[in-house]
Amino acid sequence: VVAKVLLGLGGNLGDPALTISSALTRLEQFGLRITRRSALYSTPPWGVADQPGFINACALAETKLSPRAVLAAALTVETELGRVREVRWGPRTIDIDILAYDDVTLDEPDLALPHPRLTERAFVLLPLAEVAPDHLIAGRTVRAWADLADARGIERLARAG
Ligand code: PH2
Ligand code: MG
Ligand code: MG
Repeated sequence: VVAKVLLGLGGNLGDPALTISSALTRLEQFGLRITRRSALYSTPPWGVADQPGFINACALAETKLSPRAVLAAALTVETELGRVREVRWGPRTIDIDILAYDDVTLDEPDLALPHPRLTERAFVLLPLAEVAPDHLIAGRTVRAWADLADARGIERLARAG
């Protein structure tokens, strides 16, 4: 059985555009087939304001891995790419979030699906609307959530990187 996984990627230390590309390549080696990839977005920091701006992107993947196996792969790739866990919502080289896994709902301390703060975050919704506009989250399409989002300060960059 193949599941569709929605991934959010972001970073604000080092060369986030390059790190996001490397992360996607590495995830493929762990058994996620990346079928769509959004443009890169330059986004103002959310949560902790006093830190560099972020680069964010989203991807759509197909996989036979379970949600927990996808999480394990994401955490491994984050560590490989130099992520050090310090401040919540603080600076990082790479963050890989599982935004949704098919229509699975899960509420565990280390894995909640769909991602609970997804619908409040324009830095996720804008790129996600490029790769999964019709996916339903809490009764609305991603496209509808993105249209409601506060996109101030967010800039869509070229796809390459
Ligand atoms: N990630 C956070 C906290 N704040 N801000 C932006 N713009 N982009 C992020 O990816 C981001 C953030 C924690 O995961
Ligand atoms: Mg995150
Ligand atoms: Mg994360």
